[in-house]
Amino acid sequence: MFTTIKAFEETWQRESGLTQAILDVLTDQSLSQAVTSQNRTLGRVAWHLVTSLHEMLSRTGLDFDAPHHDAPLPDSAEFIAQSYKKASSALLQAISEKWTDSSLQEKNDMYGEQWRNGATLTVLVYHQIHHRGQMTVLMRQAGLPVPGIYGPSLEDWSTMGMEPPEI
Ligand code: NI
Repeated sequence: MFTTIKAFEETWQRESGLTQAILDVLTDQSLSQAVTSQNRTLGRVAWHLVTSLHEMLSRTGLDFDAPHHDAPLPDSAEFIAQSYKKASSALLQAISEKWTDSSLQEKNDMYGEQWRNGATLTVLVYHQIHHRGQMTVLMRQAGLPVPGIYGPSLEDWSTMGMEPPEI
């Protein structure tokens, strides 16, 4: 769990930038891509990443301007990407202004359990990483280029002037 605001700020700036890089590639047409008709579409996973910021952190009592859990699914990829940009920076600003390191030790009810706020922030980051991984698969299926995240994507090898490893 995070024990200092500074550590969270550094992690969030990096992680929200990586999520933004994924969202910025989406097209309106790609939003309907799904593994099966029973699963979330790429657009729904992307929008879930936006709305989960407020959904999770409002449970701690933190107040910031971001789309709520029940906000309707947009049909514009640009709107989703812009909404994430605003929501992730509003979240960071609220934490920087309203919380101190000791706030991270306070406990709040999270889904029926008592979590320290510093642990909630860790789950917030892991939750993004989890869904980013799902999105990159759907992006491939939709024919979109995929940015490298914690390692080069297929496109990155040629950018680096190297052959991709054999599949
Ligand atoms: Ni989720």
